Amino acid sequence: MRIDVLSIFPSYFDGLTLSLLGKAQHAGIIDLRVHDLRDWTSDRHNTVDDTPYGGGAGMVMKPEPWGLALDDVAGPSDTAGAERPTIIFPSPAGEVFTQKTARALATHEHLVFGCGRYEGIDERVFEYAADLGEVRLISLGDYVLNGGEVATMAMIEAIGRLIPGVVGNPESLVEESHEDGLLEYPSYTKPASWRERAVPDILLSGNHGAIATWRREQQFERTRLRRPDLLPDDETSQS
Ligand code: 6GU
Repeated sequence: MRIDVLSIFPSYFDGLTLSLLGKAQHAGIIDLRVHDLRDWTSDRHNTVDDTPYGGGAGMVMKPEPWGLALDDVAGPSDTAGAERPTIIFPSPAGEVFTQKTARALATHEHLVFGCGRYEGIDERVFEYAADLGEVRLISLGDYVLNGGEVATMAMIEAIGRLIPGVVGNPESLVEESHEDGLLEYPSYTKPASWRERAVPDILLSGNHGAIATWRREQQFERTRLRRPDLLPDDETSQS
């Protein structure tokens, strides 16, 4: 998978060279290209923002650098023969990102992330980008970050680990929170007793069927307590 990131703070993404995603880049599974949006400015101050038409607080990102940058990283000449890229603009005004979103995006060949700052990007940039690829505005949740960078990193990590070969043991992807719509069961390791706290007996029993049943119950119990919104209505109402 090729991933292009457009940002005025490219060094945010240095962290993506660490750990599993770093290895995936060395292995050629993920081709991550982080770009400085200011490379597509031509004035002396590398200006990327201006005051909003109609007035109001804050600044808006100018369309010109975005247009040139998108032409270069998402335009037809740069993606010849390949499928059109999916162009993602992280935004608190977008659709909410979930594990389902991550699974779908992990099958794409080419993702482009456009990280906005300030009060946002000139609206015409989204319209223009739709000529180059499939445009999605995506939010991490109902709170506000200072820009798209941290959201983009979270999405790249969630998507990247679902690409075959990125996570060494694919089985570890299966029994995780959200993969089956429930929160994950609690985990324990040695010692069997720690500071007077015992590991649940069932996990020491060697009875694999009983352990699987207990873990499933724990998943439902935790989901009911912490995230009842994830359960179908009939399963929240009982007990
Ligand atoms: Cl994707 N961007 C910003 N700026 N804030 C957010 C967000 C995204 N998701 C949640 N809050």
